[in-house]
Amino acid sequence: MLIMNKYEFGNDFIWGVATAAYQIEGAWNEDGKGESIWDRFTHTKSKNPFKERIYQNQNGDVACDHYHRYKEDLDLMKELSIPNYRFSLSWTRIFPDGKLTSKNQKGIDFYHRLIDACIERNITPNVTIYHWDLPQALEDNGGWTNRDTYLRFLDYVDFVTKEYNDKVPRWFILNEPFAFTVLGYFLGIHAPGRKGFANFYPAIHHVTLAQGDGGKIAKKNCPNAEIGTTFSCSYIEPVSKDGFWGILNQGAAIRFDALLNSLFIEPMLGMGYPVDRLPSLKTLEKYYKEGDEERMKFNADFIGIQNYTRELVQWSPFMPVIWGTIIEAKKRCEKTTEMGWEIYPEGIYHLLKKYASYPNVKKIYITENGAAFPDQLVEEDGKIRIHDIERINFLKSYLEQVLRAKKEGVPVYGYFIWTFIDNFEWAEGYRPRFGIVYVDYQTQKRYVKDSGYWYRDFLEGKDV
Ligand code: IFM
Repeated sequence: MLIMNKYEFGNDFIWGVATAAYQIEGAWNEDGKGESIWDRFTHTKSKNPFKERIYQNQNGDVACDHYHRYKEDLDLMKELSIPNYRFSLSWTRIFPDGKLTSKNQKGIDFYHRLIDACIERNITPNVTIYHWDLPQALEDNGGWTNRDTYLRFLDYVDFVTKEYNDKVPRWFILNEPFAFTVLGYFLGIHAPGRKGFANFYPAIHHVTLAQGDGGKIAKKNCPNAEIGTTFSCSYIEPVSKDGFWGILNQGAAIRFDALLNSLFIEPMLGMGYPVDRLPSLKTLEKYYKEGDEERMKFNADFIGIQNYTRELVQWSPFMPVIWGTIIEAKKRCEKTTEMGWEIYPEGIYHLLKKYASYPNVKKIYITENGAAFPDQLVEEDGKIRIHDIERINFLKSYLEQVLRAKKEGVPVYGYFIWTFIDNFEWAEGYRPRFGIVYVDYQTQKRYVKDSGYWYRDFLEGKDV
């Protein structure tokens, strides 16, 4: 495989790692923190005796204990020469019931300490405002299906962007709106566990409003910071293109692409929902109020794209609305990651080209990319080592495609590995390990994997 050097990406390219509050912090009810939908979801037993909600009924109560160990974690980040840390704020640490009136000074102070500790170590804090942990009190009132949640979100954005203002040069309004609405409000496999179109459609619209107006508020409060938001995306291809079935498969691929890759970005860019490719989205109009088209728009300084895999799709008469299905990677690939995802580096290249072709996309950061593999600990010369060569190869092959897109003129200016330390992978619990640092959850000891050392060498300018 090719030898890489970070200078090929240019001196203005930013490098970092990403995490999320619920996945690493723990301390779920400490110092006045309120309950989030993930606390409730993981603490509630599944009604189906044959299917747990979360792998082995695990939860994020302790996770990586980052709430108490953030200084050591940042020391390690510094040792690995990582210049940017992207983390999220837990809404319920700041407003335990989601509303301004419940302000919790201890939670507010924690993020001051975390941000200050980054700055002291010369690590730039990159802050995500919402990474899925909605206050349970707002969910009790309908969550994202209730328009009021969008208004409470705006209060929260206004508060945090004023509070941490000049210490944070880069803000991310939402993390992957498609993922948290589809998994949490349509499929019911993530918190808050709601299902069906009656939940999904209003959640989509209110989240889109939160994204647009949230971005505008952040920009008003932090005019000198870069304000953007992130989108999950998967490169979509039809399983075949030839003949009658091929034509149907191509139609399904267009619909899936609209849903997975365009649903949230196009309204932000002023293009409205992708109704031309997925006509059922017209239903969203039911939730419109006068002026919403303007509210959905936001002139972002950058977009963050988060890519892991590709999906192959096939026409299906059994899936109303989308009229297609995804063919699971496990059924068609010899090798997948621990998540059962295909390793398909070219996909990130195609997606970068797609997003760069939208008018008004000024700058792109890859705000998440990485892979889970079954890491093995080995003892060598009295030291624990993790030779995760598959992860190194994964990262290199995706970066190679990012560089390819950049050389062709795509304005991509940053890359964040998902993730720094192994953590709570939502419904999959602690089983999949995505980190470049291994966490022993019994002792909370951290061990740098070979991929962590590889990233350090790369960031220090060595050929790797
Ligand atoms: O762990 C998640 C993260 O919270 C959001 N993006 C995808 C990651 C891997 O599944």
